[in-house]
This record gives sequence, structure tokens and C-alpha cells, in this order.
Amino acid sequence: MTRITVINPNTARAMTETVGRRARAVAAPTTAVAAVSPPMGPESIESHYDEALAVPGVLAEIAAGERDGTDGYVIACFGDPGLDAARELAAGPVVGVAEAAMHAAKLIGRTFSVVTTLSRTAGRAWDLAHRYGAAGACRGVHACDIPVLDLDGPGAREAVADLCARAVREDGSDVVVLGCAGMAAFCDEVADTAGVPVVEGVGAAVKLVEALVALGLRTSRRGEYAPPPPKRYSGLLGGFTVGGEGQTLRQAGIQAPFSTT
Ligand code: 2AL
Repeated sequence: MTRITVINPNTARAMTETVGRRARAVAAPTTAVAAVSPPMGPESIESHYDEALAVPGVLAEIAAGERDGTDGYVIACFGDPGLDAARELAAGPVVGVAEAAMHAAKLIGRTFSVVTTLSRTAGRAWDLAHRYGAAGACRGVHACDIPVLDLDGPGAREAVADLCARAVREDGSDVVVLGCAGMAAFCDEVADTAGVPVVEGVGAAVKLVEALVALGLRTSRRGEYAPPPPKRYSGLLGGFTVGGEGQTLRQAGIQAPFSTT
């Protein structure tokens, strides 16, 4: 069995369930998916402030996964919060949903459009497109202006589907990327109206992690993704103190800073 932990970086349990259902729907029969959300942090991630404060919870879940022998991780928020830090902690691969979706989109089309939640999150999507070498292929980032926690409310699916179709028309793009993990359940339905392939990052990231684990490929421990140097953390972050040089948390026997049940 390959054990993949899908981390919803916000604390909304209903969204964690949506994300977990999508992850299990695409996972191989030989993959066990655990869908988790941190016990602390924002209930949704819609600003840089939310994103910064979601990161400790993500890292606590990575630490818990390392203790439990998890093979790989998905960070299931379209801002990919804490991705680099998570790679420093985890022995196995860690993939973000924006990263997975943008890479997948580039493999099946020359251009893509992102359909996201609030307008204020568009800048982060562009930042990530640049980071992942996808800015040249990204023709536009479109916001439906539906808050993350309202995505399972009445009319949200239809509004996202309409916006996907409009984004394709306006941008002339080949592929649509759904810009929120809360849209994970919409993928098939939205693809019917968009008329182009629609990539949803949770599924794409699960399949990427499965592939990397199956190939025996792990995050490089050399250079920037080496385990963080031993250091004391204080105050509210005291539990995040990391251990011996060159040791992952698992090797150092460090417990997850917070309960993750
Ligand atoms: C997200 C997401 O994927 N999860 C969350 O809480 N916020 N992204 C977004 N663009 O709103």
C-alpha cells in the first residue's frame, strides 16, 4: 500500500471531506488516502494573511505524517501554502495542487485559464504560474467572487461552470484549471460546459505523488530541501523546534507539535 496524506490547509471539515472524496476517487486501489485538516488555522484561505497562518498547521500535519510513515503528501489549497517548508520536513514527495494542475494543463494544451474564487486571490495564482514556469501559457485568471466556504452552496457549481466557459471564450485557451480545492467535486460537470479539458488539482496531485512514490523518487535532501538546521522556536511556536543536523523529523523522533486527530 502507498500511503498518501492529503492536507486541506484550512480547518473546514466539509471541505476536507470533499477533497478526500475526490482524492479517493482517482487513487489506485493500492493507495490509502488520509484526508486531514489542521486543528488550528483559518477556516478558509482567501488572503495572504490566511495563507501565512495556515502554514504552521500544514507543517504540523506533515510532522504527524512523518511519525506515522506516510509515503507522500498533497497540499490541497490553490496557494500551495508551505510547500517548500513541507519538502524540508518530509521524507517522501510533497506536491501542491496549483503546482500539479498547472503542470498537467501544460501537458495537454498550449494555453490555460484559471478559474478561482475571490478576485484578491488572482495575484497569488499569477505568482505561482511564474514560479512553475507556466506564466507564458496562462492566458487569464478569472474570479467567480464566491467565498471558499460558499462553494458548496446553491448556484456555485453553475456559476463556476459558466465562468469556465466564459474564460475559454475570452482567453481562447485550450484548458481550464480550477483554482480552489473546494471545486474538487465540480470537475466532470464543469468540463461538460467548458468544452475543453478541466484540470482539478487534487486529483492531479494525488496521481503525481503516486507516480513519484512508485518510481522510488523522493525530494532531494541536498541543498535547499535538506532538513532545516536544528533550532529552538519559542512562544506559540515552541513545539516546532527541529532536531539534529541532517535528520528528518521522523529520524529525529520528533513528535508532531499538535494533536492531529
Ligand atoms: C483556496 C483553497 O484552495 N482552499 C482555500 O481555503 N482557499 N483557494 C482559493 N483560491 O480560494
